[in-house]
Amino acid sequence: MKTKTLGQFIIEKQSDFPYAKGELSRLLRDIGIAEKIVNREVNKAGLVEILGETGETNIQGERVKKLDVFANDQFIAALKAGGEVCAIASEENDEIIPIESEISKNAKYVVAMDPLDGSSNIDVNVSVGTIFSIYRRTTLSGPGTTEDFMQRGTEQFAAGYIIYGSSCMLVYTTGKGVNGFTLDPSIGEFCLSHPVMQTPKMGSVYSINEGNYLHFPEGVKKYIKYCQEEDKATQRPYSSRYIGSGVADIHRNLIVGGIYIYPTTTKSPKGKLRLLYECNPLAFIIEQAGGKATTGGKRIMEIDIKELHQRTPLFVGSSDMVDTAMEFMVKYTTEKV
Ligand code: AHM
Ligand code: MG
Repeated sequence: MKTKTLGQFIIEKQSDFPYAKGELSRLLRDIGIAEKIVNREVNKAGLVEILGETGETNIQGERVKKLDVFANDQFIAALKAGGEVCAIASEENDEIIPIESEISKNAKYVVAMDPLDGSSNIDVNVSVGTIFSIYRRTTLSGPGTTEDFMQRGTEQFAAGYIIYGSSCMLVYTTGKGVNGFTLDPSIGEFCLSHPVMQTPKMGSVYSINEGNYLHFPEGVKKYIKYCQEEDKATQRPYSSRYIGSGVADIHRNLIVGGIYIYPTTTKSPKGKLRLLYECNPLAFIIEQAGGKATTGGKRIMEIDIKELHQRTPLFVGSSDMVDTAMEFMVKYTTEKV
């Protein structure tokens, strides 16, 4: 089989953007560099001093792990050095990071990212990920501002995720389908392994943290019971699979078909996941693969964004399954999200 590297693939696809001058290619290259470094450290976790907590708490009130900080630093450094972005927003930083340097003075893009998704799995050798979203800046010049990030998900220019799993994979879209690349460690290159990814319309996996069951909206409780019922025609009961790393759960469901739900709970009435750097990029990818992503009521990518770390409930996956879950929400849940 002939190998196609990420670099070769990007050059080939350059003609999809006749007005682009290679900035996106360089931006993806920069992300790829950070990704390889993070993957190298993840692979050594347990051998080097990278596990455990820093002792600090982030803006989300979560305890920060050393690998969260390491990944954040690597992605910021690679994006700054590449010169294609004028600002970065990260789960790990309360405010945006404006970039002011000679090489980025003509930068057209901003990047929002969750540098290490699935933090609770870092210390236990379970897959974690990175999520990123690329927008064109809306301000005209100088370092980027928060305003550049206040765009709906529909305005994303590109989005992707990386899984540090049994192999390291990069999956991304520029709005013309979804392609997946696997890191070949022997040559240090991402190679096209999953061209034109499409998610099945219907699946048989549901992914949700059922430990929160008592706190779920009534529509979600009823949908879970529906997933568990016996019904030959619809091949129920479905299987329950929940890793707790959103990227890994959503990646598995993308491939085999399924639904991932992180709803509102009485403890987190706005949901847990963040719109800008988790839900919007994942929604863009899943929609491009033929699936759906909603709040349980409306399309994720059409939600107005008012703050960087805004939260939202998320129902994402195979379109028929998301539709059914939403019907349960309409029927049994009065609160509107
Ligand atoms: P994180 O970015 O701090 O890791 O939080 C996001 C993660 C998702 O990856 C995952 O699906 C979810 O939070 C797990 O949350 P919970 O432990 O509440 O089930
Ligand atoms: Mg996350």
